[in-house]
Amino acid sequence: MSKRVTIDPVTRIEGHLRVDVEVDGGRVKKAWASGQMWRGVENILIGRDPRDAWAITQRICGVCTTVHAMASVRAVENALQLEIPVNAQYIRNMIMLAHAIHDHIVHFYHLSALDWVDVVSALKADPDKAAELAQSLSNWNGNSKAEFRKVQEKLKGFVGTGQLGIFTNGYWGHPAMKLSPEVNLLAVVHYLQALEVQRYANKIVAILGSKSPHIQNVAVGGVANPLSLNSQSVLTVERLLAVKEWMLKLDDFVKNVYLVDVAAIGAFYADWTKVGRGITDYLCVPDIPLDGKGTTFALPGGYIEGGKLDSFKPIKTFGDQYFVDGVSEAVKHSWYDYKGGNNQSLHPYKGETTPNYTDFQDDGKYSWLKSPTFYGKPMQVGPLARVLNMLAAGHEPTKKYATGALDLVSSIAGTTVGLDAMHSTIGRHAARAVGCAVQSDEMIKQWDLLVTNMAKGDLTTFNKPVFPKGEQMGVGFHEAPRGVLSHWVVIDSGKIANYQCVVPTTWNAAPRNEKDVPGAYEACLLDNPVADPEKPLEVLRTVHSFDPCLACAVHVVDEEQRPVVTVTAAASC
Ligand code: NFE
Ligand code: MG
Repeated sequence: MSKRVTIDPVTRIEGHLRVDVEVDGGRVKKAWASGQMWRGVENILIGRDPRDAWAITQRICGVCTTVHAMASVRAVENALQLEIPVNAQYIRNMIMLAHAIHDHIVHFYHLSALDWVDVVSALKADPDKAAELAQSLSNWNGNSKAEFRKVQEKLKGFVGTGQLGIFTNGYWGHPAMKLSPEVNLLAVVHYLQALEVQRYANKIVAILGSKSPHIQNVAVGGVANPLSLNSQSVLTVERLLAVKEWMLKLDDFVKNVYLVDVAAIGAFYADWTKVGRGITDYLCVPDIPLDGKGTTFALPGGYIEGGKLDSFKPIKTFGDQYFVDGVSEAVKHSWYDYKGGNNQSLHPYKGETTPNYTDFQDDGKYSWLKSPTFYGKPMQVGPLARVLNMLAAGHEPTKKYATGALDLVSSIAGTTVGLDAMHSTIGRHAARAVGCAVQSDEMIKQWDLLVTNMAKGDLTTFNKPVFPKGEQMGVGFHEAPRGVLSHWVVIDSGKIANYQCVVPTTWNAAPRNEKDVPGAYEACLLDNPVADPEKPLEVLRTVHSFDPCLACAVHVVDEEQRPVVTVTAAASC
C-alpha cells in the first residue's frame, strides 16, 4: 500500500518548500514540489524607474543577494543596448564569483553535508586515524591530528551536556548513513573550518560591493566604485591586494578541502550515482563577460538535450535570440491565473502575475511557483547543467577539474566512475565542487584583468544611461549559483511597464507544467529509496542536492493538507 509523506517545511534551505511523495515498496512513486510563499516583487516594480529595479529585486533573496541586482541591471542595459565599461564588468564578475564560491561552500558543508555525515558517529572515531586519512587525501594545513582531537573534544562537550546545539534533530543513526566514524569526523572538522573560510568570500563581496548581504555598488551603466591608483578614499590598489589575499585563501580551501571532500564522500556513497537522474535536459547561460557589451564570456553556456553532450547548442551573447525565444512560463498548476486562460504558457515579456490561491490540489493548483519551459520542455538548471554545458563547449578548465574529481572518486571507490555518474543526486554535489574550482580560478583572473587595465590608465566604471520615449524590452541573464536566472523588463518612456523574474529554483522546483509534465525536483525524486517514511532522509538528499531557494522562486504561508505523515525535516537551521 502506498503511503503519503509530506515534508513541510523542508529545512536547511531558503524560504518555504513543501515536498510530498507517495512511497510504495520503499521507493518514491509520485512527487509534488510546492512553493509555499509569495511576495509579488514583480508587481511591486510596475511603474517604477528602471534604474531602481536592481535595488528592489535584490531583496527577493537573502541568500543569493547579489544575483538579482546583476540580472536586473543587465536587463535594463539590454533594453537600452547600453555598453558598460570593462572595469565595471571585472568588478561585477569578481563579486558574482566570490558570492558563488561562498554559496557553494555553505551549501555543501552547512546545508547538505549532514544528510550524508553522521555527526554523532564522529564521536566514535579515532581522531589520529581520521587525520591521517585526511592527510592522505590533501595537504590542507587544517588536517593536523591536534585539530582533529580538538574538534572531537568539542563535539563530546555538546553531547555530554545532552544537547547537540547546532546539530540538534538530525537523522543520526539512520540506516542510510554509511560513512565510517573517521570519515564522519573528517567532515565535521571541515564543516567547522568552512564556517571560518566562507567569511573571506563575504569580505570580497563587501569590499567590492560596499556591503554584504545586498551590495550597493551597481548601477544601470556600470558600477559606483571610483577607481584610483593612489587615493585612500576609493577602491585603491591596497584594498585590491587585500581582496587578492582572500581570493587565494578561498582557492586553497576550494581545491584542497571542498573538492576533495566531495570526491571522497561521493565515492563512499557511489550507489547514489544511480539516484536522482530525472530531467536530463540541461540549460545554462554564459557568464563572466569579458567585454562591455557581453559578446564574449569566460564561462560558456548553452543547452544539452537528454544528457548528450554532442547535442550542445550554445547561447552566445547577452540578448541571445535562441535563449530569448525559448523561455515561457505556465500556471496551470500554480496559484495564479492568466487572463487568456491557464492552459497556455506565456513569454516573460508578456508575463502576468495575478495570484489565485486555492488549497493544495494534487491534480490542480498546488504551488506559488510557475512552470518555466525552454522550447516547451522543463529543464534542469544549476551546477550540473553548468558543468555539462561547459564540458560540451570544450572549456578546458572544467575538463581538468571534472577529470581530476572523477579520477579521485574512482581511486577511492576502487572502480571506474565516469561522466554518466554525474546525472544523479550525488553528481550534483560533485558538479558544484568542480564548477566552484573553475570559478575560483576565474575570480583570480578577473582580478588580474582589472589591475592590468587600471595600470594602463583606464579608470572608467560608469556610462550614463539615457531613456528614450516609447517602448524598449530587455533581458538580463546570469548564471546564479543555482542556475539560470533571467530578468525580463518592458520599459515605457522611462518607466517599468512589465517585469518578470524567471529564477533558478523556479526552473528546478516547478510544479507540473501546462502539459502536466513534472519539474526537475519532482522528476528527480521518482524511484528514490525511502527506508523509513517517518524519517525520509533520502528524499531530503535529492531535494537538498539542488540547494532550493524558495524566496527566489516565488518572489502567505498555507497549512498543509491531508498528510498521512507530516515530518519537520530538521537538523541545524
Ligand atoms: Ni535565493 Fe537564487 C540562486 C537566484 S534561486 S538563491 O542561485 O536567482 O534559485
Ligand atoms: Mg517569476
